[in-house]
Amino acid sequence: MSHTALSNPETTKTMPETTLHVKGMTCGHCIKAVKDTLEAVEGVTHVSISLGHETVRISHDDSMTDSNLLLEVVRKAGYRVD
Ligand SMILES: [Cu+2]
Repeated sequence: MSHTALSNPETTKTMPETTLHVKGMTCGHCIKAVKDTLEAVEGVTHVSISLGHETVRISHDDSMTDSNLLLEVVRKAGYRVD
């Protein structure tokens, strides 16, 4: 009995994730502004924002950007990052 195993090499590279605590986001417009700003950064693959928790989760390629740069980008957009 042959068993066909799916060869599934590790094609899904896990991206490092940075969580920032962002203050000052009050509405959908703020969320969009922060999201758009971060998504424009080279290396950023996914941004997810929780207004209630004031958290911004960013998946990104570590070789292209890091959490300090992302933090600066949010600050420059006019929001406080703790
Ligand atoms: Cu707003």
